[in-house]
Amino acid sequence: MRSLEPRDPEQPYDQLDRLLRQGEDGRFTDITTEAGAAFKTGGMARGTAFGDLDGDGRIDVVVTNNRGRARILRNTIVGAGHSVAVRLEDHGANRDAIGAAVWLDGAAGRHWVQPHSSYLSSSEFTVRFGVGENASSRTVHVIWPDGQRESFDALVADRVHLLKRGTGRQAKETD
Ligand SMILES: [Ca+2]
Repeated sequence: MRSLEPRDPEQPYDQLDRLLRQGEDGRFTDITTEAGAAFKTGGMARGTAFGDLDGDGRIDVVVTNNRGRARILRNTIVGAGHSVAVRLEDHGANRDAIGAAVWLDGAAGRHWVQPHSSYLSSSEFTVRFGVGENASSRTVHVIWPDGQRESFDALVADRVHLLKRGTGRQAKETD
């Protein structure tokens, strides 16, 4: 069995997980010291998956560890604001629309349906947009993996909407 002693004692294998908050300017701030007890113990975390495990609209996290148990980090933050969440359903073999681009009308930045962002892990296929205190209905634009565009109107906040291809309206290049 290989030793788990690190070559450099200054860089141990066991490390604390970190929690970062993204600001409106896109920059991240380390808020680990404000996080719960799960961030006070070390481990050799390797994979991380994200999803709303309990359906309360807040994204939870599952972390796998080498030589340790997987940990579920349940998001209990108060005042997280509202969100608009969508799950896409395409035709054909790529039913989950992996590779589609999704964005809120009038908002900067796009999200992609790409559930595989961490080592040997897969997150939920749902795309979530935080909208703060504004719970009004929104329009979501989609570019399907084959390049076709479609928009879906009047999506209310705090619900996961299943957007089936062909049930929205044809979108313009300028949307
Ligand atoms: Ca949750």
